[in-house]
Amino acid sequence: MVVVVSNFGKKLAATGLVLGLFSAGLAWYIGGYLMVTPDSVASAATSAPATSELTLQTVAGLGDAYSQPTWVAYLVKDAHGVWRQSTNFTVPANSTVRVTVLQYDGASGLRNPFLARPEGVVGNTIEVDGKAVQAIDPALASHTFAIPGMHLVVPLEGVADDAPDQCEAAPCGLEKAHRTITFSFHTGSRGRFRWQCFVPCAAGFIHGFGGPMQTIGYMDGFLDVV
Ligand SMILES: [Cu+2]
Repeated sequence: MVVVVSNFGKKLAATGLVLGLFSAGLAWYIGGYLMVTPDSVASAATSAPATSELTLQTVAGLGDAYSQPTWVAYLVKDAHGVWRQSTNFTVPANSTVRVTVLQYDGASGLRNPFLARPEGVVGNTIEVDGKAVQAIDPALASHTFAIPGMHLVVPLEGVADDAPDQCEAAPCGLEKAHRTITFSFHTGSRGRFRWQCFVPCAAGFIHGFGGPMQTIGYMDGFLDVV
C-alpha cells in the first residue's frame, strides 16, 4: 500500500515537472518568438515637399543558421544608411513615397500571374534596372512588395541563376549581382497596413508559403502611415 502511494506521488511529481517544462517552453515560444516584432524604420525625408524615400533589399539567406534560421528576407536602410533587419516601415500620411528595392535573390515564379503587373504605383509603371516596365514575366518573379489594403502590388524580378558574383551573406553590397526596382506610391490618411510577398519563395516549406512567408521580419511586415 505504501509502495503504491509512493509510486503515485512520483508519477504526480513527474507529471507536474513535464507540465511545468511544457508551460515554460510555451511561454518562451509565445513571448520570445511569436510576440517579438522588429523595430519600425522610418522612410528618409527628401528635399521635395511631402516626399520620402524607402530603400529596401531582398536577400536569399538571412541568419547564421544557429541563432536564426537562414531565411529569405527583406532588409531596410535606416536614416544613417545602415541596413537593418526589419520589415516594419513608417512613412508620412498624404505623401509620395519613392521606393528602391535592391533585389539580390533569384526567381521562384508567381502562382498567380495577375500579380506580375504592378498596381497602385504612380503611373502604373515601375522601373527595372532603369527601364520603365508595365509587367514582368510571372515566371521571373522573385518576390512581391504588396500592400493589399492600399491595392499596391509590385512584382520584383529575380537575379539570373547564372549571374556572376551572387551575394552569399546579407546585407549585400552594390558590387554583388542584383536588380534595381524603383517605384512611387501615394499614401492617404493614417493607418497601419500589412504588406507581404506573394511569391512562394520559402524554400523547404510546404508549397513555399511557410517559415519566412509567415514571419514578421522576413517576407511580411507593417507599413505605418503616420
Ligand atoms: Cu518572397
